[in-house]
Amino acid sequence: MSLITIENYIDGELQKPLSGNYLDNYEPATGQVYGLIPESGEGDLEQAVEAAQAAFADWSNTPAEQRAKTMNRLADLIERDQDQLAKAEAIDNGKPIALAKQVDIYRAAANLRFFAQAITQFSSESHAMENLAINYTLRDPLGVVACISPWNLPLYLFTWKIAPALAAGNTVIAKPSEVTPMTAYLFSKLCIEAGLPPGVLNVLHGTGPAIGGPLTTHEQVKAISFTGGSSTGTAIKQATATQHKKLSLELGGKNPTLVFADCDFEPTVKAVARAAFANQGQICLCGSRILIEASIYDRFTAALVTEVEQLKTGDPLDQDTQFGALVSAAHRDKVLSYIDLAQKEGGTLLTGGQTFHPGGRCAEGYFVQPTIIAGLDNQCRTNQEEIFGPVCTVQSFASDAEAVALANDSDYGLASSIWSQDVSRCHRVAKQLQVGIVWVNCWLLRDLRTPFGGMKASGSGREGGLEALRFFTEAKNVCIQFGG
Ligand code: TXE
Repeated sequence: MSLITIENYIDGELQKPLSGNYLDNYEPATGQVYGLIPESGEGDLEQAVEAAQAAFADWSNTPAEQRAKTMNRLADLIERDQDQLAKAEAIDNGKPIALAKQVDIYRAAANLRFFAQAITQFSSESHAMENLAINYTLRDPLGVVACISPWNLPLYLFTWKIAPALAAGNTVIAKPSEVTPMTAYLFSKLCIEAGLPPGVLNVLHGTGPAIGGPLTTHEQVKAISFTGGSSTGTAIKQATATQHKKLSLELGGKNPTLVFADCDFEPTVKAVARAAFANQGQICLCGSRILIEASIYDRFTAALVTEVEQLKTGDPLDQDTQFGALVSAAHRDKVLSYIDLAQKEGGTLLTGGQTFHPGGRCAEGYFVQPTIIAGLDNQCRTNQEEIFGPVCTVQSFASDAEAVALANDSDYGLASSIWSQDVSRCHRVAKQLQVGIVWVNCWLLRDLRTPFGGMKASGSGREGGLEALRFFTEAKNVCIQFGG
């Protein structure tokens, strides 16, 4: 099999890395190398910065309708190529192909369309000082910005960042995860086809240390939008502390799922299983700490185990697979080490806990069973550290107050879900949870206008809707005193 060699996208052209060096690209379902990824360095970065700077004047002065038109063209091309892109994502990441098509690729196009439209509706504030003066706010694009995205939802999160940045008139240097670079590469080709002007978007491939770090600290880069691990977020904050850049950091989570005795039982079991194990548990929003009211704990836990054991595991390229491979051998080993730790901490495996192999071409793939662990208190490492894989725990609570206390007993504060038919309780508990996102009787239901992000170690800043357009623009107040 010939290897697919990925290229950088700089100044409107696909380019080899100046170093001539490449990293191996693995297919998680087979454990085999199937492609090569540019190992970019500071020389490639300088070229990208130069191109982005040169493109900024024209792009920022292009009417918003025109920028929107180009972005909609890109969305059209994603939709045209949705089958090819979904297959590429499933091969590169290990996720089920049906999920890739319905969620990742569908939402990638939706991100571009949403921000294309949003920028044509964007307005700024004005504040009148009665008879004295009027203030109005100008919102100008920042210049060259960096968008750094992770491996779990590759094209989806890549477009979630570049779409508002481009819509607002910035030029972008994007760095997809070196673990899942393929769809960003295919997207580069679509940019050329869509007629995106050279330099407006540049895509550099490579590792965090070699290209991510230098990109974030480059003096011409005015803002960084980052999604990834909390420790990387801290490293970026520290590295840029003296540089006065705008930072938007979307980091990890250890999200509580609160199941009350009055929940709508059967649909809740299904939804809680999905919230824990979608994308093999590799979504920052996954509910990995399941808190269940004591009176239904045994019944709910038993039903959850049955539900999870029915998940159709298998080759990500099979259309009916619901649960595929983990993203890398290193990540599989990390997840297994947490399953081991959980047992050392006194946890009991209710289901899962082992690797498995669907056979055939997947015999060497990185598969770990969906795993549910009981018997651990909330303070143990298993319940405090982000595992980011198909591992969740179940705990019981006796009162609303205890449920809230357990939910908030975490360094993280990204998302949560509440399952109850008591609307007053839902409002009350939602208000008390220390998280950026609360879903009530649903999970992952997304309106792109809403603020998205977390508190505590889950990050700073918010993405989505107007928040993203505000992040990617600089506000300037103009105060005009009335004469006479
Ligand atoms: O993330 P990293 P990794 C969590 C999850 C996972 C852990 C590590 O717990 O196990 O993070 O995953 C780039 N300067 N999440 O190693 O390293 C890197 O190349 C600038 C949560 O993949 O944070 C990649 O493009 N950039 C999560 C991106 O940062 C740097 C999603 C993310 O990589 C850099 C993924 C540096 N110094 C992992 N170092 C979520 N919240 O959605 C790395 N990068």
